[in-house]
Amino acid sequence: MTRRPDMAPQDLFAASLLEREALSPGARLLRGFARDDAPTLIDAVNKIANSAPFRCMATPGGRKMSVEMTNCGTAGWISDKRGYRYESEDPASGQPWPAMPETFLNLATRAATAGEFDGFEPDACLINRYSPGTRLSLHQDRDEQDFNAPIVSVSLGLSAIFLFGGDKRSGRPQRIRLDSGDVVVWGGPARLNFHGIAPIAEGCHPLTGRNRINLTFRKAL
Ligand code: MD3
Ligand code: FE
Repeated sequence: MTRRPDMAPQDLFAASLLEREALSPGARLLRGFARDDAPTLIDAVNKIANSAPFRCMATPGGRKMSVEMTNCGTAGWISDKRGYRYESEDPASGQPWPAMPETFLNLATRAATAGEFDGFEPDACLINRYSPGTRLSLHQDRDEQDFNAPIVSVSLGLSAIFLFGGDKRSGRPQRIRLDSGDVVVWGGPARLNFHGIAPIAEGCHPLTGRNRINLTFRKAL
């Protein structure tokens, strides 16, 4: 976090509203961008989970991911013994994934624009749910058709330490704390960087209880 001991409290507040921290070329952290929308977003997540419940997906290697996932949009990300891919139906039900709520689309496009990626049209939203102790190991997101489109991520509920690596799995990743309402836009040269989530610390959040929810908006198709 930037320390600005020389600034008056009202200016610090204004700066935090506008803060667009460049984590690396192509990666923009918009602190608190979704703070006001958070209750509405969580209501929408709960509705989606009523028709497409959170589940731990199997990995191609035959293990189970500890993060619980579901999707909305015309495509949803899945993992099973056959690999990682996007599918238009939820394999658990055989039904299409729930539609992307208007509130999701609106937030994702406004964030992309604020993060300097105009004309973002996400068709998929992967929804991750973490409980204390759950982690996501370092990986790249490369199952989308077009790496020119950014990914917009929205953090809700319990905080997390985001691990931001480079273009190789090796090397010490940066550790960035993500709090409820924080939004990050990942595009350009950052689009294929390795990244992950450190084990979530114990805690309880008024919006989500003992959970962290992360939305990632993607152009999959
Ligand atoms: C950097 N999710 O779902 S979001 C994922 O918090 C995923 O649940 C994490 O990684 C989470 O694939 C991190 C931040 C994120 C998402 C995609 C990226 C960072 C990224 C793609 C490229 C570079
Ligand atoms: Fe990822």
